[in-house]
Amino acid sequence: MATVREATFELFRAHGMTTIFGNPGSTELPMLADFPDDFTYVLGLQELVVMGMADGYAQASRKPTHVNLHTGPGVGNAVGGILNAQANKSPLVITAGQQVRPQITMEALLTNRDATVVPHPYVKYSHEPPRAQDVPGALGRAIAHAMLPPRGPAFVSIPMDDWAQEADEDRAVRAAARHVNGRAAADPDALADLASRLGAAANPVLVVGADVDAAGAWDHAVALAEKQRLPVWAPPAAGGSRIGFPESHPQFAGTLPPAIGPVADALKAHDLVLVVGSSVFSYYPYMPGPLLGPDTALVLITADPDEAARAPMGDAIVGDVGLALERLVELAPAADPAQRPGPEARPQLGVPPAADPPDRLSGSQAMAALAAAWPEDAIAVVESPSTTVSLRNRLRLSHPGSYYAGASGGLGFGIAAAVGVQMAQPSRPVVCVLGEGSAQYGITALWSAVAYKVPVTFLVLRNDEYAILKWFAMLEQVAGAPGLDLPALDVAAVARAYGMEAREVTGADELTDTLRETIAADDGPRLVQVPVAPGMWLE
Ligand SMILES: Cc1ncc(C[n+]2csc(CCOP(=O)(O)OP(=O)(O)O)c2C)c(N)n1
Repeated sequence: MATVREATFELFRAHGMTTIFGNPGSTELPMLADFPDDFTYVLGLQELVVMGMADGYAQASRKPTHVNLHTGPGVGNAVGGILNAQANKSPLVITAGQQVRPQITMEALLTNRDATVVPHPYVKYSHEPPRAQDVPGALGRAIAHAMLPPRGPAFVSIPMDDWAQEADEDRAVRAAARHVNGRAAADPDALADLASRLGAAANPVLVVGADVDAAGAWDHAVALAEKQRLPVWAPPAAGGSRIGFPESHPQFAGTLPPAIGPVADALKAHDLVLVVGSSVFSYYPYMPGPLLGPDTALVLITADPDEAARAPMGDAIVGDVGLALERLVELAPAADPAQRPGPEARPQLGVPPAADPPDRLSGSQAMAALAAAWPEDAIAVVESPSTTVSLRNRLRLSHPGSYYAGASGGLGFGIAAAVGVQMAQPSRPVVCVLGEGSAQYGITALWSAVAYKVPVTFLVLRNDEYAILKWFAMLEQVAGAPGLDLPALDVAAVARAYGMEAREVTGADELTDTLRETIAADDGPRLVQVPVAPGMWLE
C-alpha cells in the first residue's frame, strides 16, 4: 500500500511538477524523506525568495509549480511573495508543514494556528485537509485552482504526521489522473458584435496586456492589429508585468501613462478602445479626471471574471484571450488603408541625456549600453523603478516571453524571479536589471543562483537613493521625508560574499563590453554594478 507521501509525489509527477522550491524546517522533513531521484529541490534561503523563484519558474514554464514553506513563520515571511504571485497570475501550489495532528489543538511549538487564514486574501484556495488520506485530493484541487483562469496561487497546510499514513488508493489514483481544462471561449455573439464595432469605428485602438503573453497569443494580437490597422499600446507601466506585443512593431505606440487623467487624454482621439489581457487599469498615482474622453468607448477581453466585473468603465467579454483574438482576426474586416493610415512609427531614440554628476552615466545611458549588448532572444527580469520606462524604450523587446516584472509593485521579486525564469528557459539568456535598493529585498536569491549555477546576468544600477520615491515625493508635494538615501550600498561586494563573480564598471562602452561577456557566459551567474546619476529616467 502506498503512503500519503508516495501517493502525493505520484500526483505531482502526473502534473509534471517535479521541481520543488522550498526552505525546509522540521515540519517539512517528513515530506522530503527518501526524496525521489526524478525530483529536484531548489533551496531558497528565505521564503520571499522561494516564492519569487517559483513565481518566475511558473510563469516562464506555464506549469503549475510547487512551493514548500515552513509552517507559520515560513508562510508569514512568504506573504509578500504570495501577493506578488496573485498579481502575476502565477500558478503556484503552496504547501506548508504543520504540527502533528495530536498536538495542533494544544498549540505545541510550530503549530500553524488558523493555518488557512494568513494566506487567504491572496490565494484562490486555502485548505487544511480533515484527514491524512485527503492530502492528495486537496493538492489535486489546489493544482486545478492554480491553473484555472485567472491563474494564481493555491495553499494547502499539511500536518507532518500525514505523510507516513496509508493513502486511500482509489481516491489518490483518481486525483492523480484528473486534468481540468479551463480554456473557455468567449460568447460567439459578443465577439461578432465586437468585430462589427471594430469595423464600423472611425479610429479604434488596441491595448495589449500581460495575459496575452501568458496565453501564448502574440501572433493573434499582431494579426488583429495589422488586419485592422490599429495603433497598439501597452497598459500603464505599473500593470505591465509581461509584454504581449512586439515593441519594435511599427504600430506599437508605447506604454500608456499610469494615471486616470493622462490615460483618458492619451486615448481621447479614439472612438473605440479594445483592451485585451489586462485589468482596466492598474492606475498609480492618483491624477483625477474623467476615465475616458466623451467620444471614447471601451471593450475589455479578459479571462478573469473579477477583472471584468471591477473595471470602472466600458463593456467586458470574459473568455480565453488567445481564443478570442484568434476569432476576432477571422471576424473583423480588413481595414481600408485610406481610412486608417495607421500610426506614425515611433521615432528612434537619440543619444541618451547626459548625467549630472558627469562622472556617472545617466540611467538612460546605462539602458542604451544594455540595449547595445542585447541578444535578440534574451529575457529581461526588471526591478529597477527609476529606469523601467527607459529600459522599455531602449530594448523594444519583440519576442514572446521576454519580459517579467512584479505586477503588485512589491519589491523582492526580481533576483529570485530571474533565477526561476532562467531555470525554466535554460536556452535563453536572462538579464535581471535591478535598483540597488530593490535588490536588498530578495538579496539571498543570489546564493541560489550560485548554488545551482544559474547563468543570469544581474545588472545593478547604483544611484545611492530610492530615486522613484524622491520623484513621488515631488508629485505628492512631500518635502523633508526621511529614509530616501542609500549611501554606500555595494551590491557587488554582497554578491561576492555569496560566491558570485561581480564587478563594478563606469563607462558606457565598458558597460556594453562587460554585459556582452557576462551574457555569453553560461557557467553560472555574474553581477555587474554600474554607478548612475540620481533621478528618474523617462526617455
Ligand atoms: C516590499 C516593498 N517595500 C517597499 C516598497 C516601496 N518602494 C517602491 S520603489 C522603492 C525604492 C526602490 O529603490 P531602488 O531599487 O534603488 O530603485 P530606484 O528608484 O533608485 O531606481 C521602494 C522602497 C515596495 N514597493 N515594496
